[in-house]
Amino acid sequence: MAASASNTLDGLTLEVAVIGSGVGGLYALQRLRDQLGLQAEAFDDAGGVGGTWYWNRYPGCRVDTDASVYCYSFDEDLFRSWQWSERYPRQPEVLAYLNAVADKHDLKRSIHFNTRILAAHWDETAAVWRLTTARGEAVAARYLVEGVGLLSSANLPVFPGAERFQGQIYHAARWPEAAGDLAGKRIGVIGTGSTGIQLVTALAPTAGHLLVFQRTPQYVVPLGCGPFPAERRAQMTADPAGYVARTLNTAAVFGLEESTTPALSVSAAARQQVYEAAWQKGGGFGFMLETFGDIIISREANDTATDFIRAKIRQIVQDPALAEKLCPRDLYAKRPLAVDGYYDCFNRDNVTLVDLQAAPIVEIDESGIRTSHEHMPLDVIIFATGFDAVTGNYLKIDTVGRHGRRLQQQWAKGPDAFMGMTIADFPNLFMIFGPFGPFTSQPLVHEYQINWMTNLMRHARAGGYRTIDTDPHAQENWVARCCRGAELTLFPQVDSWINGGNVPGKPRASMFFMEGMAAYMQQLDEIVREDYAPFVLGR
Ligand code: NA7
Repeated sequence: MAASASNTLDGLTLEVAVIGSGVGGLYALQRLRDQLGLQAEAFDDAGGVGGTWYWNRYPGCRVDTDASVYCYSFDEDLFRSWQWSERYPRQPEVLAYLNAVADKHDLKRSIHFNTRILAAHWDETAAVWRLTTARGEAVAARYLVEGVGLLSSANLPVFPGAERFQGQIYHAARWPEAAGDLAGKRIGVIGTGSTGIQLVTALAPTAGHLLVFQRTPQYVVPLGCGPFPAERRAQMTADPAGYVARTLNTAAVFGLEESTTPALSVSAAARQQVYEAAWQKGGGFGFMLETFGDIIISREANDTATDFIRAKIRQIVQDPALAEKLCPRDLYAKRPLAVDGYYDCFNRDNVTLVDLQAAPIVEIDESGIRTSHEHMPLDVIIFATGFDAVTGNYLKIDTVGRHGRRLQQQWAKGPDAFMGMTIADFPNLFMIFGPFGPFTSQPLVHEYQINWMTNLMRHARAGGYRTIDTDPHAQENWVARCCRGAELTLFPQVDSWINGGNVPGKPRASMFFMEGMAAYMQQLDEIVREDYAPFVLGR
């Protein structure tokens, strides 16, 4: 660890400060320190590397993206040689991988753990960011790179009386080691998104009784867990650069054969076959992306997918009334969910669905949860209630740019940003996977963004420029393009973290570039060809 004693950081002056040591922050640090030779150090309020994989240690946690694209490519030897045990590795394996990367590149010596950055204020005269840690230390840096996490700021709904509960109570994204083995206990899981469904399938076999508190039913398809496929490893090792380039040159960067066939261009019987094959194969995101090309843009196409999944739910769940409660009625237009055996859990005697649409939670008391219908005694309550996504962690840092502009005010009605990486009037500040970046899987796209933003820094430094700011008109046009693109999809029509609709009081806004990674990279190439015209460089 770079520093742990109090006040050792006070007065530290860096060329680059990186916030976060998750997937994005670790590579940013390696790139800036080792490839660009800058004096770069990172700060993380966690006690170790890993970001989301450090904090999310709940039972059943695993990555539901193919491991071949959920990894780094910058270290080709590691890309070739890392032996993933499973196609969708569990959290301990992902965390072990990130630690191995950090150790191999000796990154931990440049990371200040247990160090939260509370404020970042731009000093126009000195052209540096002035950071304040939670211990009150002052750090200065010419550039600020924020890898604070897209899905990292926990959403913790307030239920009256929660502080009185005498049992164990956790948010899945802050899972403590002390939680211990929950076998035999009466457990309540609130929330049925990606996290909730992983918890349910992991806990159902051993729980004394598992109560699943469901507010909105969602479409869950099989993931198809199993050993890491040998043919996939062969593709990765034969031509790593080609594999990564092909993966990046898709819309969503999941390592899938994305379909371009419209759902209604084939007969009903052929469609059924395609969906059935995808269901049998598992593969999660593939059900949305590999079956037909218009599921997320055409309501009619979407209906064909949702009819199929509802039929599966009715087939699997033996109690017809329960099956109806588990059947979603809205569009299949949230982040797709995938886990093996979810609906089978509801055939177990020790699993009960609590339908919060019929009877909402009224309070938590000393011994359990009370809905408007009944009181349910519990030993453990788990919040799987999601995140203040995309903007949440940026807004936790008191960030003040040029002309005294405060990010919290600037984003009060929804974010604005350029290419998911910069914000006008916040010079020399770079976000990894910030608002209005591509709607894709993350690690390879992190690398791509980090390479691009650091090339821009190198370009500015080579020209003797101290500051890089974003042209507000370029930003406005980009945000408008992203909003137009989002409106062509079905995502804005359903409340979810994709549009801020999951957190009460959060402005509902488009926050992604939905035209795909290939189009995003073309746009970034165009900016380089224009000699970085959308940026204002200053001496
Ligand atoms: P999600 O996908 O946002 O799901 C959160 C769940 O929690 C969802 O079922 C919500 O129901 C439920 N929720 C939220 N607030 C409440 C309250 N107040 N009462 C009852 N239920 C509530 O979060 P996840 O952690 O599962 O996944 C987020 C991402 O992290 C995931 O996409 C991965 O990329 C990693 P709702 O649907 O809002 O009615």
